Amino acid sequence: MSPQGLVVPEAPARKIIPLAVAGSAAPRAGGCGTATKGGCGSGSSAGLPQHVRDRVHDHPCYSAEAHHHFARMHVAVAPGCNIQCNYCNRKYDCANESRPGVVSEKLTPELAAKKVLAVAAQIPQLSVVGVAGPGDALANPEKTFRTFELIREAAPDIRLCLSTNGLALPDHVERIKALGVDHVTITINMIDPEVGAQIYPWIFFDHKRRRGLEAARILHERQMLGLEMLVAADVLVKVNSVMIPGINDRHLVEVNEAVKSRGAFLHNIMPLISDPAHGTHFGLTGQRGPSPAELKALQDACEGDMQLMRHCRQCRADAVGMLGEDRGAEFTSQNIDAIAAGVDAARMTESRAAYRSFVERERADQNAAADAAKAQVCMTAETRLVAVATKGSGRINQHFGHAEEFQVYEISAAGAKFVGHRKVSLYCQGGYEDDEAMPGIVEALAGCGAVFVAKIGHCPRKDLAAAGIAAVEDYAHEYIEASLIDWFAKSVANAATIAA
Ligand code: CLF
Ligand code: SF4
Repeated sequence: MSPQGLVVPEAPARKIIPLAVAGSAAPRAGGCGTATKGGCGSGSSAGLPQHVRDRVHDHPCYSAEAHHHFARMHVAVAPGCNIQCNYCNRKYDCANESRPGVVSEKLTPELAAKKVLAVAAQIPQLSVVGVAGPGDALANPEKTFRTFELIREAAPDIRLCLSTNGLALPDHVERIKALGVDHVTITINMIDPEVGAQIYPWIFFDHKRRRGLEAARILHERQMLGLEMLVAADVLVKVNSVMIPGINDRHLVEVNEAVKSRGAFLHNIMPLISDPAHGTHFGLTGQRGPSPAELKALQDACEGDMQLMRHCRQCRADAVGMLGEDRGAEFTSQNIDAIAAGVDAARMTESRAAYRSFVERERADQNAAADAAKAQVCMTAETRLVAVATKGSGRINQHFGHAEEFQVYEISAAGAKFVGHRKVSLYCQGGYEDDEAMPGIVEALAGCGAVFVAKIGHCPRKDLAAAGIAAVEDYAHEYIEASLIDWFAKSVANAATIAA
């Protein structure tokens, strides 16, 4: 795709969408309304006031539905940090490691703005640019805010996003608001300093290094104050929490209550990533992360009248692309000058607007299709967990062997709810099949009764069947939600017929 010649993708043909519905589906702001109730589930914007829906509609992190269609990028302009977390070790030049805090190169604000133009020229799905490290965005306020100013000038339609540990937040709320940064994430792992002291060995505050309970107490107070100030300023706040078994896992239910009562919009509970090779305190001391089942149980316990994010990919601080993919290596300081030089910024803005209109129609169509499929499901208390291979756009459009992760949905009479993703090793390695990858893939799909794919070979299909997982190709390139509900309705009906 040429930088100047962005192409809005055409939707492939659909099989299971009633013509009357597809033909009449008008784009709906928010893209959900009743259509997504019980649908996308976590992060769904159903039930939100219209003005809030408009603000999350194309943000891939704040809306689970949007993450099928829109991309984010991080610009690594904030190297320093004002606290130490026991799960963090900021490394550079590590292109293969995907976890927060890791970047391949740090950027100046000027280079960051150029990189945004270069990325936007190649990725029309780009809707948001965030500063998320590799240190703390607000421990480097001048670099962070200068970056936002430059991006705002260069690409005013792209949303600005910021992630912080919250220590310096109360000092910067006014500037955040003035710059039009509408989405702020605060990482809050505790509200009890006794718990905090096990996570944070020190903070640097008011010109002094502080340790232990004092450090955790100050951090907690500043986080709560910053959250309240942002909410009062009408900035949307997401809270990220790292689930650390044995330290804050149970406590996160209280954290959820505390942030919800202060007006946080979304809670993202993420698993601790812990590996001795990362050189973090928790990695070196053998602190384990939670299992997918433990994480889901905690997320379920916290899911009430507050939105829960379940589609986080714990991105690098220089991640680029759709969530779950990272195209950062395509944009280095060596080539962004060349790409950005040929960019017509006004034309790029038009291309993004055209892409948004396309997605608007596509989402309305998907929601209508899911509603129509739901009408087939008779009352049943059954639920099924299934996995989906997708490259994005809300469709089952990836070959089994090309999947590096599967999206997991829970299907019930209420609809198909996205509940997480499972990472796997590639089965197809450039033309040959890697049989050694299969046991790991089967293990990752534990609990799933079926895997929906665009295509799958005979051997992996057999291996999956032996593990009790059906490979389903019948819905190749169809919408995910509508297909899963349709399949569920048919399998429930079949089971009822057999039982009769
Ligand atoms: Fe980046 Fe974070 Fe903004 Fe998203 S990420 S600053 S809110 S644009 Fe998103 Fe990445 Fe999870 Fe963060 S998937 S780690 S939640
Ligand atoms: Fe690392 Fe972020 Fe914690 Fe700072 S706040 S130590 S950058 S994880």
